[in-house]
Amino acid sequence: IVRPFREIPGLWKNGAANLYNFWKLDGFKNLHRIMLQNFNTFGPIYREKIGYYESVNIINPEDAAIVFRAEGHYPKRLQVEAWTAYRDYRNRKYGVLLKNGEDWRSNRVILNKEVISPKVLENFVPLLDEVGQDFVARVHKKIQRSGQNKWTTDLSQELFKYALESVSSVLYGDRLGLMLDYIDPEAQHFIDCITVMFKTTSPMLYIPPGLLRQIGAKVWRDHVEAWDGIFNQADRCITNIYRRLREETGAQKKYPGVLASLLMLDKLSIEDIKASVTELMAGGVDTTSITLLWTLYELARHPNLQEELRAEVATARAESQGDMLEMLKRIPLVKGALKETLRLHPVAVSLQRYIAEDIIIQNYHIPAGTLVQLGLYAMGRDPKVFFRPEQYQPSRWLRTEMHYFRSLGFGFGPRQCLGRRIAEAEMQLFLIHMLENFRVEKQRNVEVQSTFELILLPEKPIILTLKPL
Ligand code: HEM
Ligand code: 2DC
Repeated sequence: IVRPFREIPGLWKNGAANLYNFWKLDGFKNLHRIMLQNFNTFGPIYREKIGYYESVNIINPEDAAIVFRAEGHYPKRLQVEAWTAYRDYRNRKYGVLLKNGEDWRSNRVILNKEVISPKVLENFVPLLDEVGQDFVARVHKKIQRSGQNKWTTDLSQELFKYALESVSSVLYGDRLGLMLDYIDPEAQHFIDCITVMFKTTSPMLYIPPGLLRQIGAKVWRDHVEAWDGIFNQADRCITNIYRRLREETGAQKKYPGVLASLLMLDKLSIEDIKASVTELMAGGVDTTSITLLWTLYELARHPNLQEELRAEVATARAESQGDMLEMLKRIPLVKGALKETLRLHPVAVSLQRYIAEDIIIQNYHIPAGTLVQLGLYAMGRDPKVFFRPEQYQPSRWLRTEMHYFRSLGFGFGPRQCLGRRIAEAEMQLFLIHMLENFRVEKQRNVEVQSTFELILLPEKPIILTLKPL
């Protein structure tokens, strides 16, 4: 017999009191650990209300399957109200990230063809490969200059630049020049704005941004300033391409980039294109760079595994004879490493859907319209879902039965990450070039945990040493 919704365990009766406790636990930074602890206390399903934000939380792949089957024609995730509030405040259009319903679907279908369909990969790979090569050349130079035949550093700023250069090259078909010694201060400002934007978002998940705006709170003001910086920089890039496109006559042979393709296709309004391209540019920096940083950290901790990956890359290189698209088909262990990184260090602490129909999970009835969250971080560390979850083991992903609603780092279904193909190609090419050129090492006995700043980030700098092979 199915049990009613109100019997789901958890703390959901007093949102204000829960918010107070959450704040006392420094919950803004510890969301992922608090979720893990809640699953330990309440079991595989619990209900929760923090402030005005109410949800049902699940952890099992089988339950995730039920939720995604009930996501309906217009899948909707948790609205990040700080982000919509900014756009409303400044009178800017929502892009695909923030749209919902038919408006979302019609935009997403067109964007899919230019951004995530398998056929665009052949356009992206040469551009991304070049950025990867430039990154390696830059590291070689740093090593030379050090005079010690190695380079010990916190790579995060370098990786932010790599990620922005990569996503820009694909969006605009052109280089920003961020792998050079002197970079455009506006590009650096863009990178800093994204960090601030994420950081200032997390408190506003629980305290309505409208309220914070009325009382003139610093977190809201900083948030607005950060988005202003992001939109201004994206506007500059977009205007450049738009102008160039109108000046150019005759057919270009070279792939012109996502933005120019969308403009020439003429199926979305310019305002819609601008909104989504800005989101793609902003979404493409911290996500891939942090995932790459965690991957290098894990490879530094597992030198034997690092050699195994290097051997796979060497074989793939020999067999594909310079054809990078071919090469990307021959590196299953490198791909497994990226999946393993996202399992232990996911960018998104959870996936969420407002379910479109009633469902039954763990024998509880859940009515249509409920916000259901899959605890991605908690699932990745659950021994009932992953054998020896504490071990970083890329080879576990070589078994296909492993994939049943377990590889969800980019989300699922029609609402999954739009940047997924770009992110995957960019990260795979990065690892290929790094493994071919350097050995990665780290100081012994340094464990780094995650901290929540809307996305999960390393709680302290990760210091790595790169040595030429
Ligand atoms: C959405 C993860 C990189 C742009 C998402 C979602 C996740 C995610 C979990 C929500 C999916 C869902 O609800 O099912 C990641 C990870 C990345 C990454 C782990 C890299 C390691 C990127 C990049 C871009 C990007 C490089 C841009 C080029 C977006 C956009 C959405 C999204 C626009 C919203 C899509 C929509 O609502 O239709 N991402 N992402 N992401 N991501 Fe990413
Ligand atoms: C954060 O409880 C925790 O990919 C909240 O590239 C629920 C939640 C909702 C939406 C998630 C967000 C979390 C984490 C960051 C995500 C976001 C959807 C898209 C965004 C996962 C899990 C991200 C990083 C995008 C951001 C693009 C933006 C900067 C233009």
